[in-house]
Formats: sequence, C-alpha cells, structure tokens
Amino acid sequence: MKACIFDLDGVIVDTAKYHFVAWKKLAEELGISLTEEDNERLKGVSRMESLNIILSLGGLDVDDPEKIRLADKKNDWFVNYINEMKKEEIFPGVISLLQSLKEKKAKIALASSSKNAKTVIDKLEIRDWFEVIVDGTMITHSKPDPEIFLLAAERLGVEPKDCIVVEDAEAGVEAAKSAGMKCIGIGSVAQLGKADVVVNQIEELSTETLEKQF
Ligand code: B16
Ligand code: MG
Repeated sequence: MKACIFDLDGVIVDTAKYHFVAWKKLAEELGISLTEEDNERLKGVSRMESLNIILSLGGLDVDDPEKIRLADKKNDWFVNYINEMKKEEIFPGVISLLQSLKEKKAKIALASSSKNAKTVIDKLEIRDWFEVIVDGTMITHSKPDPEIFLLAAERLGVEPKDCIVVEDAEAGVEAAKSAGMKCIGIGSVAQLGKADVVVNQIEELSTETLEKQF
C-alpha cells in the first residue's frame, strides 16, 4: 500500500445524514417519499444525479432551470447544517488512523464527490492531513465512474494498484474497483459486498487491515 484515499461524507464524518435530511425535506415538498433505502442510491453520486433519482422516484419531470432551483434549495439547507459542524463530529478512530498512516509513510488523499468538501474539511480542521484533495468541482463524471480516484492517484504520483480506498457508498466502492484499487467498505455487506473488506465503522480499521489487502 503506497496510498490511502478517503471518501468524506459518511467516512470521515456523518454529513451523509445532513444530505439525507435536506433531500427528504425537498422530496416532501414535491410530494415524494424518500426512504433510507432510496437514500443509499444518492450516496457518492453528484447533486444533480441525486435530484434526478428523487424526481424519477416520484415520476416527476421538470425543466432544467427548475432542476437548478431545486438543487440550489437543497444545497442551501445542507450548507446551513455543515456550517454548524464541530470537529468533535469527526468519526471516532479517524484521526488515529490518519496518524498511523503518516507514521507508515503512506500517502493520504481525500476524494469526495461533494462540491462542499473543502468547507467541511475546514470546519473539521483536517485539511493538513491530506496531500491531495479532489472534490466534486474537479471532476466531470461522479462515482461510480473511477475518474475521481484515478485523478487522486495521479496527483499523488502513485499507481492505482498501490492505492486503497475507504468508502461508505455502493457507487464509491464500484468506482474504486473500476479504478483498479483495493477498497474497504464502511457499512453493511448487503450494500458494499463488492469491497475487498467491509467493516461496520471506521473505528474498526487499522493500518494492518489496510496493508493486508496487498
Ligand atoms: P454536494 P462523498 C457525496 O460525497 C455524497 O455522498 C453524496 O450524497 C452527495 O450527493 C455528493 O457528495 C455531492 O455533494 O451536493 O455537496 O456537491 O460521499 O463522495 O464524500
Ligand atoms: Mg461517502
């Protein structure tokens, strides 16, 4: 393992719950019910793709300017939530894992589909841990396309086969595997079965588990 690439929402911090609450509120305004199961499909994919999934759940067809208005509305609510975030919301075990990767001289990157990723990491005061940060503003195709992870590896100067990705979304696991990388899933085997290893919480992960995948 030469590099470890972390997803953000749902891996470093539970912003996934804020995305869900904001999308659910928007869906309700549109008369669409959004379940936690539906929400799994929104994880890791871009804002506009998430909106398209919700609209298709409700069988709604709206024009592009209206889509932009709806996506902006959801984002305003999401930004209100993340602006209140404190560094205490970082998941237990994250900082010690980053520390131990540094000690082992592994390179560390962050690869998030979110266009709000930099706001989140600044709120959490964790920017300095990452040599490379790739976010939703820097890519054309979001997960499950491998673009984001391939770009992170390229910027780190590491071959994809020497990278391991930590992900909580099915789309993210798929993206990592199509990039030719190892992948750890954080969550349930039912959702993330394509990962090399699945753990319930990031706290259960050690650098030994990461290294063992190579
Ligand atoms: P934004 P990740 C992803 O972040 C989220 O999982 C996904 O639910 C969200 O739609 C996407 O970011 C875009 O977020 O609306 O803030 O640009 O999991 O790749 O860190
Ligand atoms: Mg995620």
